[in-house]
Amino acid sequence: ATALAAGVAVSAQAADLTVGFSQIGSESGWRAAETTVSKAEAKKRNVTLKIADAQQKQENQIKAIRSFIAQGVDAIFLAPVVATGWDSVLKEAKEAKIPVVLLDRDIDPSGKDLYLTAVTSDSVHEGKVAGDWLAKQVGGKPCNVVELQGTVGASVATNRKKGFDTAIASHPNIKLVRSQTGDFTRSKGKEVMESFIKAEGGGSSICAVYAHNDDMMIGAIQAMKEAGLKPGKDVLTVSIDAVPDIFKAMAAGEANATVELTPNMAGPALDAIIDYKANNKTPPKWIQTDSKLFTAADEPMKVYESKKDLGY
Ligand code: GYE
Repeated sequence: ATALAAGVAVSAQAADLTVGFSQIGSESGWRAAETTVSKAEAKKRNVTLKIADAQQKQENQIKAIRSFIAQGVDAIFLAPVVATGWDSVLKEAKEAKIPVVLLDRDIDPSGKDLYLTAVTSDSVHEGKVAGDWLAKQVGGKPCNVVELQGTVGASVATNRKKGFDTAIASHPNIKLVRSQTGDFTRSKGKEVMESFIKAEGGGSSICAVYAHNDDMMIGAIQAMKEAGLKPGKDVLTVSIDAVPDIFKAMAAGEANATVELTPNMAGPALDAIIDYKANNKTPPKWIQTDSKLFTAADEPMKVYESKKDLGY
């Protein structure tokens, strides 16, 4: 009996699963791709996925989670816009015996027993990879850096800053001269970069831009071009996500480097939930996705093409 019968039982149960996904919004190309991939990955596994778009607001996420609990879903996926303020609603999910999986961002360590597992990259490491790349590029030369941070209070913004700061700490020639949030969007990235350029006397003192995501960098590239600067040449760029448009910018010589982040967080999350529900198997507390550095030397148009199947 067994193996086959067990297999059949597993897929039958998986087919019955309904998962509620509290998604942040669509602030970036990466986020939009994550939503697209999530739908496809759920379909592949016959899971019904209900996605609630919170329009960047934590209060909407909390409402969505409460509604998922009321509907009696089998599991909840949560991409937490900020790291704090989840305790009560996640306790409610726990009391209702609905497992929660965090996608792509973390919550504060105090909430560790309120979720089953988290599918995320190591976002401190991402910042470190970006900082190490920059340090190598500039060698011993003095370099003034401006930083576009992600959403205030988001784990990935805190961590990407921390990793970068750590990397440049041992290079006194590299100075972080300005740092502000661009909320992970292109339009804010452009706006904040314009103000940096103004504050830095037209921008000629800026040696490099570090952005916590590619979308903000694409906005910043636009701002630099409009100010007569040459991003990718006079001003080095390094950002995170590896969205297709940043490879286009690299191919055009207007961007230098990005750290890749897969938009497929739902695939591993769904596998973990199916195994948990069908086989009672508890996943590891952290399911870590890879971070890989790409530069303009890595055939950017080829990478651009290859990204098309990833929800972009
Ligand atoms: O890097 C950014 C998005 O939480 C990892 O959020 C995610 C980040 C991603 O808006 O583009």
